[in-house]
Amino acid sequence: MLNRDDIRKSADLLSGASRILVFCHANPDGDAMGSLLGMTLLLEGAYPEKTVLTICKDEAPDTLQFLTGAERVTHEPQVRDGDVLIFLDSAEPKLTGLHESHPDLFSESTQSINIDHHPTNTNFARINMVDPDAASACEIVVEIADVLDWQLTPDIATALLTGVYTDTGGLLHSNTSVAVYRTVARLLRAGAHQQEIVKHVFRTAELSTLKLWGRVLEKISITEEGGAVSAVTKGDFAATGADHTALTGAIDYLNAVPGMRFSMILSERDGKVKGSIRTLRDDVDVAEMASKFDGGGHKKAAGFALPGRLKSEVRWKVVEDEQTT
Ligand SMILES: [Mn+2]
Repeated sequence: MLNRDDIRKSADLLSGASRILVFCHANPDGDAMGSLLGMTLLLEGAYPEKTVLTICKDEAPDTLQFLTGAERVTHEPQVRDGDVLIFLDSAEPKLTGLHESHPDLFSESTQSINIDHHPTNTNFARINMVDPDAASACEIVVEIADVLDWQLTPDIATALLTGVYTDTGGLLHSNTSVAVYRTVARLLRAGAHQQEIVKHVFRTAELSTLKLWGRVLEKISITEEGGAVSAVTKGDFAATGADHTALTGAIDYLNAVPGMRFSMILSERDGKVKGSIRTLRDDVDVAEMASKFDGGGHKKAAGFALPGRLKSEVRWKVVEDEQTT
């Protein structure tokens, strides 16, 4: 839950704005794009006389181009006196990718509002509405909209539901709280196009991605410690045409093997071997495993990078000739 005073103060700041600039983090995911576009459209409804600019360092990925307003995202902000800035889903200035080229976005004198759910948020703005209990930034945007009586249209609800879905892995991750289900109900009632999101975000994959996943799945081996491990070489990336971003999600399939303590994918990237480790179990700490290789992360998701390349280990054993007679 947010502090109501902060919500009211934000509304006061926005009422006095000459223009409103809305930002999300670079390499936008569903929550970044959903909250960016949802907030843009909400502001246009609440302040029809004001100019609202929608800014992200990078273009929305293809899977999110179906969202209303995706085409209006610009990449180079120009801040003027009187502007009010809103930052979404960004734990710190550098995640916008604009902190070096546009330090004025984060100066003391800038009128800014920071809306986020990362516990690591550095409270870098004038008003900071950070709720680590929220599963997504979109969930917080819905709360703000309802407190301020901003109108949720079907397009807005679709954008915001996209973030709620993607940051909870389609309502499957352990952060899927009662508040998440309540937010989903609120957005569906507002007319969110749930099946559009399922189609574009969850039931879509590039052919190159599927081919890379095929290689990952084919090469799974089970270790003596109860790990499901697979590896992706430079050759696999080259042969399938997929890049490392296509690996996102593949590791969940490795963890699907019954009885596994953890899963790990090793991949070759820029002269290094990257390891991603995940577990679904409470009695396994993959951050500790990663720390043995100078890596780190969370208890359930961690990673490391070591210089070198992958070499496949083939185990041979001698077997008797088959009798052909
Ligand atoms: Mn998020």
